[in-house]
Amino acid sequence: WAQDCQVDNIQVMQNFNRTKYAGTWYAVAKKDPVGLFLLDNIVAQFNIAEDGQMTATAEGRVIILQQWELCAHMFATFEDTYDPAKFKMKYWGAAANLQTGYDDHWVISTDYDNYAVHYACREKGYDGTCIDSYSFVFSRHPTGLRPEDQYIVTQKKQEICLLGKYRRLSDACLL
Ligand code: ODT
Repeated sequence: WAQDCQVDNIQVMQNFNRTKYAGTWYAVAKKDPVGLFLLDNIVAQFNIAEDGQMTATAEGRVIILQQWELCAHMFATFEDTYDPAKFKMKYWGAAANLQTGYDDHWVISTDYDNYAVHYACREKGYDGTCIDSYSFVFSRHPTGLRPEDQYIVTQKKQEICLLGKYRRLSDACLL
């Protein structure tokens, strides 16, 4: 099958429509980066401003200072690039101890109403493959992915060379 693990050759969502993407997404699976931050209970909310700028907020369970467990409130702004499905994400937390960063944020595939597959490569190796990536599988439904969306999601995980590397995540942060 077609598998090309060169980051530059990864196919992203065609004709990505950020307005249709806006709203709430529940993270149902995650492939962690080096230095894992968000553990589970992750819910993201994407917003599109009147000028078209995309922003997001997210909540998720984190452990800070080695032992404190809390629901982190995170914020992000997205910079557009030449590809409508590829963004640069600047993010920070509501509290000073939370992680800040500047990551790629690629929408690999979505039907807007049920599922989305996200991808970020933090570091490319000399051979052009990713040596530190993370990825979320999102659902519009807090109960998880619909069975009919599993096939495409599995296919997309495979296309981004991360099949078998995800953890399943549980419900929303209620702390
Ligand atoms: O958990 C990790 O180690 C990597 C993820 C850290 C970035 C989380 C920043 C969230 C900022 C608010 C944004 C919301 C939208 C998120 C959508 C996808 C995941 C970045």
